[in-house]
Amino acid sequence: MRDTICALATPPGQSALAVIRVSGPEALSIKSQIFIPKLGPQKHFVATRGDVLDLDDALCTSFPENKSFTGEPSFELSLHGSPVIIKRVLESLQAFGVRGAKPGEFSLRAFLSGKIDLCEAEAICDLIHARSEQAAQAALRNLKGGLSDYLEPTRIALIDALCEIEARLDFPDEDLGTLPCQALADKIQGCLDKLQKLLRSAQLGKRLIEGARVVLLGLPNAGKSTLLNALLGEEKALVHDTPGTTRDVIEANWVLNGMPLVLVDIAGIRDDVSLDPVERLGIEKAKRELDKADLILWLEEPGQEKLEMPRLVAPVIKVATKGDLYPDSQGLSAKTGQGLPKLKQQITQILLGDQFDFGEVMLTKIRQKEEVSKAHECLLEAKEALLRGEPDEVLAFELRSAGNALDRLLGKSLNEEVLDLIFSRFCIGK
Ligand SMILES: Nc1nc2c(ncn2[C@@H]2O[C@H](COP(=O)(O)OP(=O)(O)OP(=O)(O)O)[C@@H](O)[C@H]2O)c(=O)[nH]1
Ligand SMILES: [Mg+2]
Repeated sequence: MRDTICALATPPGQSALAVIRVSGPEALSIKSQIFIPKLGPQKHFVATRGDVLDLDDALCTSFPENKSFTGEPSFELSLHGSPVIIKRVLESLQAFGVRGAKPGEFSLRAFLSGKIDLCEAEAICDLIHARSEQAAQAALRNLKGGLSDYLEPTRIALIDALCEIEARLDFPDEDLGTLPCQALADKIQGCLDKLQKLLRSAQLGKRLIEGARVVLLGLPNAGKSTLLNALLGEEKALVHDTPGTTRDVIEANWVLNGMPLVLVDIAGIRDDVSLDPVERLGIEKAKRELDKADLILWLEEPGQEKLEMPRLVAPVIKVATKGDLYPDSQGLSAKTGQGLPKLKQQITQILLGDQFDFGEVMLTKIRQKEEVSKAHECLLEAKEALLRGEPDEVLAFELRSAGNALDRLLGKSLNEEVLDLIFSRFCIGK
């Protein structure tokens, strides 16, 4: 039996309004004890003005079982956004036996009540954290069931194929004819194509939600911090002509052509035995950033010595800096802004590629990508088993495994550990 939970659903602190959410079997009976409507009885779904104990004059909206976000009886109070009121209302609810909700617990309940599937739940999290309009749109599409809608025909095709095979396995005496191999192979190929397309969206999806990390690399004084500031349009990092100015890693959120990025400024890399220990630590930290980068901007001041680096995994854009001082270099100048549009275009090109389409359904989580990859692998095996003429049992096994992966993706088969992991990343109150 679930208990009744409550949480502040708006950010803490002073605000015009604050929303407290309550959900669970006792929600409506508790509501009638703490909220007295001013004008006659309250109707579901209608924001109603009244008194919340003697604490606030507020609006309350109630939702009956099966017709709320969580699927449980629930209500929301729109209070005045005073931390004192919020605290006292939450304490009063707790005195009525209502428990403070854990992060994502409302969404978990919506999922457990069958109101949303797992990808839709993940999309709520993505939407709340979206840092650009395009990211929000991608999340919203998934929240509205985009992924499940996209995958439903594939799931049905899989089940059809499986029925076809299992009927023959289960009723060998019935005359069901031989397996229509070509038709089956075509059907599997159709599913493979759809999954492949989805897998291709995963990198963009992850970048759109999490933001790609763009690291500025170079010798001390190459102009990294100055470029960071120029791209951001603000004086975020200290700039000085003393080599070794930046020590700590500086991260800044930035949106480029709809894609949220994290610009990462690091200490200039140099190897000098006489370095002071703080700069040395900064350089170690800087090198660790290179492994996490999605893209590296490698800055060089023309005519200066060159930085030697071991092989870098992430793609690299070489940038000649201080173009205003070296007119022949055709380089970029953070001082005059020359070359910045070209750099932005190169960054977009590398991170998004040519064929990006923000309008398509996307995978945004590693978990989603793993399950789709698994389904794809199993289907490939199934297709090969079919072409090699292996026993139908092998084919059925692979098809079933593919179907199971898609079920796990959408949360149709439950795994407590996965649920804990997913919902713990939510905000409290969602
Ligand atoms: N004229 C000119 N000077 C620049 C430009 N970019 C950087 N500088 C100067 O170069 C010096 C070093 O710049 P920083 O941005 O601090 O260099 P950095 O690569 O961050 O250096 P470290 O933090 O020491 O690794 C400063 O005096 C800047 O004003 C540029 O485009 N034009
Ligand atoms: Mg610097």
